[in-house]
Amino acid sequence: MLENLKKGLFKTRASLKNRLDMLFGKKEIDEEFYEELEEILLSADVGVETTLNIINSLQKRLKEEKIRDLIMAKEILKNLMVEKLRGGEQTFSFSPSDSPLVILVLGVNGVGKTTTIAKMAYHFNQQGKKVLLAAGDTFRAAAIEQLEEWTSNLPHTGLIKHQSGGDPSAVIFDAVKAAEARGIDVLICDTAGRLHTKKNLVEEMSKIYRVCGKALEGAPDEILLVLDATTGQNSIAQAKYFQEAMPVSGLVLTKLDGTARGGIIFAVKEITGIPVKLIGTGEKLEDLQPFQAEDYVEALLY
Ligand SMILES: Nc1nc2c(ncn2[C@@H]2O[C@H](COP(=O)(O)OP(=O)(O)O)[C@@H](O)[C@H]2O)c(=O)[nH]1
Ligand SMILES: [Mg+2]
Repeated sequence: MLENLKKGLFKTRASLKNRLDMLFGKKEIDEEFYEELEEILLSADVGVETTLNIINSLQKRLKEEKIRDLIMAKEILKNLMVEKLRGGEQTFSFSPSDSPLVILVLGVNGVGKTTTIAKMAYHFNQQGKKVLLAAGDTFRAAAIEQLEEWTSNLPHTGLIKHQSGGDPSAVIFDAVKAAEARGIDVLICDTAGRLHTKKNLVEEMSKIYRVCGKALEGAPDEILLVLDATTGQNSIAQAKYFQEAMPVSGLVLTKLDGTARGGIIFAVKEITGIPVKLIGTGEKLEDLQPFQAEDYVEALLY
């Protein structure tokens, strides 16, 4: 797992880890040390607030405990970074007990929603779970076809679709009803994230959320917002839009393999307060992992 994660995060590791290795290979912890650490964390997109926070805590700890040893200092840095990612963080389970488990997947176009859905279906199938997908991105014909293609390659995965141009919440409603009737373990709903106007987006998403609860009490169980790690600080603004429409329960950070700025996860978590649940590190079905704060930081620093 950890080795896979290190491979997936190779770009961030290549800059962050190498620079930190050099920094912690220094002789002493002085003013310059902290300045350099600040610069390194900022360059990985950890964000100003979170970076300053981490550095202040580190400074305080080292001073209080009179620590001068750099190996110990790095371990403390690691723990501080792990703490930042904790809080409401639960590991996403591919063996759910709730049935049907209803997952809504949100995010603006191109962030990797449909790919993530296929990956999730694959992982649930691996656990012997029956999966149904809902083609809720009805705005582009290609979006439905894309989901159809993934479905045909997955053994225990079905698809509910309407014609393109239809009402997305009607698809979701039918899919929830079908999931119940067919004894499906997990229903995963795709949506369209058209950022045409914020008001429309929020309205459309709110409607999907309401309809889902109408079709089945307590649904959705999980609302995952997909964010593209390569878009950096932009993703934080996106999160705020979607949070207005419904109570997002978790984040999926995708394309971490494509960026040296994997520190964005700290900024996103700190500012939105939403726990990161899954991370995507490639285009293949296997390239999705439940998020674990400890492993993530370990993969960045060691
Ligand atoms: N490198 C990489 N590419 C990804 C990842 N997730 C998605 N993609 C690619 O991002 C593009 C958009 O993905 P798609 O699932 O269609 O996005 P959607 O519009 O949100 O549904 C596709 O070319 C995917 O192959 C990832 O974790 N890593
Ligand atoms: Mg899509």
